[in-house]
Amino acid sequence: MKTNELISLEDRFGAKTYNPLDVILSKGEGIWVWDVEGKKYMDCLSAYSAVNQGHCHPKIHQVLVEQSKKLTLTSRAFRNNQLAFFYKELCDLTQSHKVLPMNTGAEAVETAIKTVRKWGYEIKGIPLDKAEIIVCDNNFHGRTITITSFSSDENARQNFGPFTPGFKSIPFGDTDALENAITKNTAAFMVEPIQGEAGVIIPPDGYLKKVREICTKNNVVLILDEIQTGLGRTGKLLAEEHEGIQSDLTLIGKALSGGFYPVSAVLSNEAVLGVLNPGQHGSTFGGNPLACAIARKALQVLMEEGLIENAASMGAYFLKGLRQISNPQVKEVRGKGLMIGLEFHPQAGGARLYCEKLKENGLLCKETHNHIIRFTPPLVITKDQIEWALEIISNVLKI
Ligand code: IF1
Repeated sequence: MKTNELISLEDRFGAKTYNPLDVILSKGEGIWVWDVEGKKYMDCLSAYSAVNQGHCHPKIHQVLVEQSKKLTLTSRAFRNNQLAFFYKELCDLTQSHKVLPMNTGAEAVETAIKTVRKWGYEIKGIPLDKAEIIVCDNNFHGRTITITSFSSDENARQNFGPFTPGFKSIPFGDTDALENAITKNTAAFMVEPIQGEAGVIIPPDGYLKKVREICTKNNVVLILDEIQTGLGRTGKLLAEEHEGIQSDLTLIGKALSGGFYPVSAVLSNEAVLGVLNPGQHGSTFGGNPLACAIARKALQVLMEEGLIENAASMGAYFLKGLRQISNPQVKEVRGKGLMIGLEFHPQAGGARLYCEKLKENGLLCKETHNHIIRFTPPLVITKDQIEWALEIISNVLKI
């Protein structure tokens, strides 16, 4: 079927929760994807950073095939022979002490919220049902009711109430605001090292370091949501490494499977996860052998193929090139590693228009918040390919 037919079928039968670019993809390899008419595009979104290893990475694919012939799911009622290796390898890589495996990012966030509340009552001594969690304005942590409860995006919240209480929101990048918001009932502070959905918002240098100090001083659990920034995206395995800190709980997902399968995890650097006992949390699919085998290989590919270093060097090259494009409509280009945002002035008429034009020219990316384009290509991208992208982007921005 052709693009237009597929689009009308999709629109007729599907809930309209997205406003995608009108391109129907049917094949992917590395940084490239193809539509049903066979047109080739460079993917500069990477499924919102889930395919950091590149589309259909052959080594991860092989593990998917091999493991799916042997054993896919046991539930956690029994043990499986992949789980222990997954835990051990992930802990070694991230210097964590404990892991709790889930599936989607939102589930990892929910898991962290449950855990820190329990920690708050049992370890910190917060009076029952009084635990507070501090989050940041313009956060994005997922789509569940509880997570939606502390979103500042009206469109994401409107008419989904009643909401979950117990959250307080403060400006991102503001350590004074954090200090002022903490009370004796504060269990945790949850933050993205770089805000993705908000438009690649990078906090001031030293922010996370100061946040770490404040949390430690006040006995507040620091939760870093690295679901998007983690696993090489910013040029480090975890973005926390840029400031040489360690969180108490780190959430990862997306690229943990290289885009083959939903795999997420809560990593704990303190004994915080120790408050959970049998029967208090779980998931049918979390920690299944197929997911574990895939995640082990996805991590191995990140490390062995030097993708993290590549993200750092290619990110710097891409950023420099984008900054050289002179277009008065561009307000700012910012980024870390291969997580780059290009913000237009409001008068430019919106970023969507540019995304459509880039698509016509063979480069896929997506607007966020009307005026910002996010460039987050797979971390396997090369210098030549970035030059190719820069040429297209500069041509489109000239129009
Ligand atoms: C959608 C954005 C990206 C995340 C962080 C948790 C989750 C996400 C920091 C939840 C998910 C996605 C979901 C996707 C759009 C997307 C996104 F534009 F909204 F901000 F990546 F940039 N924490 N982000 O970024 O993970 O449950 O989806 O596995 O359409 O909702 P999930």
